[in-house]
Amino acid sequence: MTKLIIDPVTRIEGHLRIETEIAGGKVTAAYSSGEMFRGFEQIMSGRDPLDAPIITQRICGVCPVSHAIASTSCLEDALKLQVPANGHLLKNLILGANYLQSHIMHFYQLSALDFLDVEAILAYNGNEPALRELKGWVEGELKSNHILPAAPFLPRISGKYPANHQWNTRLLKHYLEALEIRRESHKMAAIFGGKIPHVASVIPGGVTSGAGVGSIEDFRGRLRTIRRFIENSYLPDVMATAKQFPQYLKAGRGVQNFLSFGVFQEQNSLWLPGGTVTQGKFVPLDIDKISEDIGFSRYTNDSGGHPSNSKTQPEPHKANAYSWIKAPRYDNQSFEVGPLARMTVAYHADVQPVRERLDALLHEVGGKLSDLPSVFGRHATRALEASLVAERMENWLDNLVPGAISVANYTPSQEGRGVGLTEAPRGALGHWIEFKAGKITHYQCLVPSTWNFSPRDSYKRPGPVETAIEGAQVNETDRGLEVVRIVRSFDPCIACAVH
Ligand code: NFE
Repeated sequence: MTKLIIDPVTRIEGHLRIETEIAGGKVTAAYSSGEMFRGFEQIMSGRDPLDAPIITQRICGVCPVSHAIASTSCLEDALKLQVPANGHLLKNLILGANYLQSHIMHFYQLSALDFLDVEAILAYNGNEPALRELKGWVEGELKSNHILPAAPFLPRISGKYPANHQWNTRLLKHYLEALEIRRESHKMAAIFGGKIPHVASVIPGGVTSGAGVGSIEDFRGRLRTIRRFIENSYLPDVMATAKQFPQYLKAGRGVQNFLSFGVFQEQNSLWLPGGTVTQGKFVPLDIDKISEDIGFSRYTNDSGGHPSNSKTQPEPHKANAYSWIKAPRYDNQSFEVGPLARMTVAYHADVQPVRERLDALLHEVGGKLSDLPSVFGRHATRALEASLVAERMENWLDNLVPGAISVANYTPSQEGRGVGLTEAPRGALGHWIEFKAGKITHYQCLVPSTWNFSPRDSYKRPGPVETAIEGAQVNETDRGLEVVRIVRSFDPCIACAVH
């Protein structure tokens, strides 16, 4: 048996350690560990409830909008505030812009370098200014005495990368373009969010920025640029990656239980519904079935349970514990969250055009619905979701009423309790609040990467990522390239997971 430890897993948010045991070219056991404690829930204690959306957004710079929405939603629940239609539309648009930057960045900046030979840039003789500049920079870095020359491009995990020069330079060119596209989506979020990351306009009751004709059309113009990139580069590149690496239609299956809290409030319902899918069967969500287990997490034994009344008390030296991430379970089982889960739940809940577009996507790669729980399935549903969300954003823009009220009257209260559920780019996100005498007495966050990167629970059931790695075929000389391809398909944010 060989042990392979990847610590830290690079090109992700936060600090993740993956430990694997390998025998006969297969992973026989995998352990996912979040390597730090942050304590946002403790920070909330004793504060004014209105501080919650401002502080909890700082859990992350990649998905701050989702934390703002979850936190304001739990105050809206506690204070019985009715968000006006324009308020919901603006929240959808700011969150949609955040999804687009997050999904596109995940594929190009965080994952693509595992699927292309970045050293091909050294042999580049073409005339693209951006690629020539990149080549010159990498050459200069390699000659330097820096500890990590040419990071984040080199060094990289050794392994089998494609030799096709055209493939490598096309993906690298899109890598550079994606940086500009990310800037555009940040600008979009800032139009209605006031600023980004960490929006200023999302408050309990709605969105204070309002919507004028100028801002709507400014947003729409930028959205069109991003939609062109998604349709002409992002989706085709993901599909081409599937054809180039067909083994990833099978690798990294995971627990095959999917959960979504539902997201994007429209008139009377959520556009992407909440629910679970197990063995192809859709069941509506029952949040009483959620619990957080701490059997192998570095928290006191009374820190688990339902987030509405659980606590987060660190115990750094707890025997057998190997992670700062808790282990959320639904109905006592591990559930995967994220774009694959959202698209699977929407598909089985008969949401169009999710059904139609997902069927067409699978047809294009010669895959079946049962191939979706895989490395390919996670990248493909993320790209498909970007396309569908961007398309839906045009409707939300059309439905905005310029100048109409977008925030409810706020009536303060000295006490209350509430829950706010949403979907962050990486999956199901919930915040729970309780306050008395005008001060927060309880705050808990249940976060997407906590679900996916959870360690084993008290029953020794592995978390979703651990399950996805176990059984994977690996080339022992590759030092983990196969493993990180599986891990990154989940889009880890450990800064969020340990919050
Ligand atoms: Ni820090 Fe996040 C998203 C949330 S993941 S990125 O998406 O919530 O745990």
